[in-house]
Amino acid sequence: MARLDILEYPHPRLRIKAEPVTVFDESISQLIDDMFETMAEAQGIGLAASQVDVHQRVIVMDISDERDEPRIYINPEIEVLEPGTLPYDEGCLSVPGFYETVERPANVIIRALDRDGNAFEEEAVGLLAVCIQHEIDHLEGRLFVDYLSPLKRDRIRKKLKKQRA
Ligand code: QAP
Ligand code: CO
Repeated sequence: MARLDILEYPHPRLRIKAEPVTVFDESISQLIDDMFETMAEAQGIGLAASQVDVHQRVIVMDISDERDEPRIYINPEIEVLEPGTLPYDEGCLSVPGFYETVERPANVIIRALDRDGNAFEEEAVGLLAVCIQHEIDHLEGRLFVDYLSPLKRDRIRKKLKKQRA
């Protein structure tokens, strides 16, 4: 197991579109384990491979209070089930210290592959629905700050730059 470095906004590599996983071997398994370790250490609830500079369609998540319900989504797709949206205060390990409200579809079906390449699907509402959409955005090179006003986004970018300096 290894802890990986997390890219922070506005790192240009966060904009790379991730490629589907085609081979389910030891290296994907290792990546998943390392992503869980990285996410736990950073006290996150979701992490996309793009955030650790690996541009493959892999997401890990644990939204449980006890942090004992690991979820893995490889090559995930969603289908929006209802037109309703859910406003949620989102954060991101790549935008540390900032939370802003984003509205996304509240009810989706997730179709994905597991660690062994087996297909599964599940219906998602609430935080799970929000989180999977946030993480799939990462695989597309999108960040939650992209949904904010240019003014808010720029403020965040400048404050992060200051924090790092
Ligand atoms: C995505 O984000 C998410 O700023 C996952 O200082 C979050 O795990 C989707 C984190 C909320 C929906 C709602 C953020 C940890 C973790 C920070 C995360 C921080 C420390 C963010
Ligand atoms: Co994020």
